[in-house]
Amino acid sequence: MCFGLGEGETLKFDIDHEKHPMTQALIGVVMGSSSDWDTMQHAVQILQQFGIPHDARVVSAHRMPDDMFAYAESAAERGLQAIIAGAGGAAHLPGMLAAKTVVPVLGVPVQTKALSGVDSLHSIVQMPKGVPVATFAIGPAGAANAALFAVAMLANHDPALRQKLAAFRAEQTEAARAMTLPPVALLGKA
Ligand code: RP5
Repeated sequence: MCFGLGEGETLKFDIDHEKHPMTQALIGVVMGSSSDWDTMQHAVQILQQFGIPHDARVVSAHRMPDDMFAYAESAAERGLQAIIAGAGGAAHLPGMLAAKTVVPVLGVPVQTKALSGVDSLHSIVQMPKGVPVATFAIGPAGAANAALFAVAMLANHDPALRQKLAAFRAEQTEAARAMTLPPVALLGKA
């Protein structure tokens, strides 16, 4: 699967267009299997919402190790600013990508049937000292947050994007302030 900017879409933030042509992905989203897409699409949705050029594809660490290394080795020269990598189970994809590139890797533990994603979480988060993988929550929340984190990284050098991110936060504040609670159920009444 590959996603870039849609037809007619334009970048909504100020980037160096000489260095980064309009269609060049700034964030790479990879996952170990198409079965991870239910989770990882939440990262792509956020990137689309913020107008960040990205691509998304399956790169399986244990079934496509050579492709995985090629992806990581070319990441910097392709202009990727971060790689969001989701995997489940033994979940070695984020760590192995990080081993082959200095582009920041943001790891998303995919929920598994056998161990509910705790296996993925432990595998991704427990990188030995020296080769970090920033690790997010298990499942869709982690995928969305990894993308928001990537947006925040880009926003360090992009005031318009930073404003957009602040507005996104403000919306959540307003939504939380507007939350109401139901009345307490009376004891003894069904
Ligand atoms: C991992 O194995 C993938 O990231 C996926 O979460 C898990 C299962 O893959 P499939 O058997 O569904 O292809 O590599």
